[in-house]
Amino acid sequence: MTVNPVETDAALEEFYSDLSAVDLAPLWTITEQLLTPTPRPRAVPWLWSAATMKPLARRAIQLVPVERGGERRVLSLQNPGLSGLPYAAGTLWGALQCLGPREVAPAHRHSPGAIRFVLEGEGVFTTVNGDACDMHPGDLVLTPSMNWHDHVNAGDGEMFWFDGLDLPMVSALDSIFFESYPGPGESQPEPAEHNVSERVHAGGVRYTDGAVSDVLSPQHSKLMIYRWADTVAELDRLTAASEDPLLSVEYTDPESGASVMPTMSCAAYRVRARAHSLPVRRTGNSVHVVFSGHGSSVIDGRRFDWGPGDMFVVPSWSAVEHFVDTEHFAEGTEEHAEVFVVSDAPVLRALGLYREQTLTAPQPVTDLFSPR
Ligand code: GTQ
Ligand code: FE2
Repeated sequence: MTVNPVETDAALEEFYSDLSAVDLAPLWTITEQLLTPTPRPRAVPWLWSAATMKPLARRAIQLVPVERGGERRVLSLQNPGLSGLPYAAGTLWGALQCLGPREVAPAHRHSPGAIRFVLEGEGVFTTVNGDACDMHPGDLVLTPSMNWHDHVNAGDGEMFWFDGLDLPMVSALDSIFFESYPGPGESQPEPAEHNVSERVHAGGVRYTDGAVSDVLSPQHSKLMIYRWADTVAELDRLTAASEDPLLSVEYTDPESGASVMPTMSCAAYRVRARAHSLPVRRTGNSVHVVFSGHGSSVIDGRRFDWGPGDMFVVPSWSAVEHFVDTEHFAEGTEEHAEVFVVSDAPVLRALGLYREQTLTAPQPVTDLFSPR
C-alpha cells in the first residue's frame, strides 16, 4: 500500500481533531503514558519536618477557632507532585491535627475512614460511636468509615497528632458521604466509662510480624485503640529475636488478624542503631511518621534525614531503605528510631495488585532532601 505522506499528515491531523470534537481519544497516541512498565505515581517522595509544621500549627491555634463547618484544625500534607490536591499521595490523606486547651472538634461522620497516631500532649479523648478513647503519645486510634467521632481536649495543654485517611481512594470511587452529629451538643455525650473497646476487644492477637497482613477482611477492627506500650513490647520481642536492621509489626484486628481497616494498614517499625536496611519497593503509597529517634531514609536515590514528629511519603514502587548510624547519635548516646506508617496495602492485596521487591544493594545517594 502506498500513501502520500504529506496528504496523510494533514488527513491525520484532521482525523485527530474530528475525534477530539466528539470526545474520543486514539489509544495509540497515549499508550506509553497509560501503560507504563512500572508504576509512575504523580506524588513525589517528600518530607514535612516537625520544625516547620509545629510553629504553624501553634499559629493556627492562635488564629483559627475549631468550629462547625471547618470541623477540624488540620494541616494537610500537600504533596507537590499532585498539582495542588491536598493529599500526601494519590491514595492517602496525611495531616497534622492540633487542639488547644479545652477545645472540642465537633462530632461528625463520613465514608472515608481515619486513623490517628498521637505525637505529643495529653488530655484529649476521641469518642468513636459513643466510646471515649483516651489518647496518649504513641497510641493509635481508629475512627472507621461512618463511625461518629469528635475530639475533646479536656486538659490544659496543646495536643498534636497525625491523621491518616483513605479520603483520596473514597473520592476516586465517588463515594464520599458526610454528616454532622445531630445531637444538641457539639460532641457526643461523654460516657461514664472510657476505653470500652479496649476492655472488650483487646484480648486477641493485635500485632503481626512484618509489614502487611495477608489476611483480608471487609470489616474494620472493633478495637479502637492500640497503646504504645504494647507496640513497643512487640518491637522489643522482635529486637531480641533477630539481628535484622529493621523490625516491623503491623497492628491487626484482634478478631480476624486482618489490617485494622479494609483500606489501610498501620504498622510500626524500629530501625536498629548502627543498622541499614536493604532497599524495598512495594506497590501502594505510604506515609511515615517518626515517633522517636533520628535516622535517614533513601527514597529513589534521594536522602531524607528525619527526627521526631517528621512525616514523609514513600510513593508506590519507590525504592526505600532506612538507616540509623553514628551521625544520628547525640553526644554519648546510641539510639534506635521508631516510626509509624500507614499504607493502602490492604486494597492492593484485595485486588491482587500487591507486589514487593527487595533490592540486593543500597542505592547510590544522588542528593539530599532539604525541607522547605
Ligand atoms: O479528625 O475527623 O485530618 O474529618 C481530615 C478529616 C481529620 C477528623 C482530618 C477529618 C478529620
Ligand atoms: Fe472526621
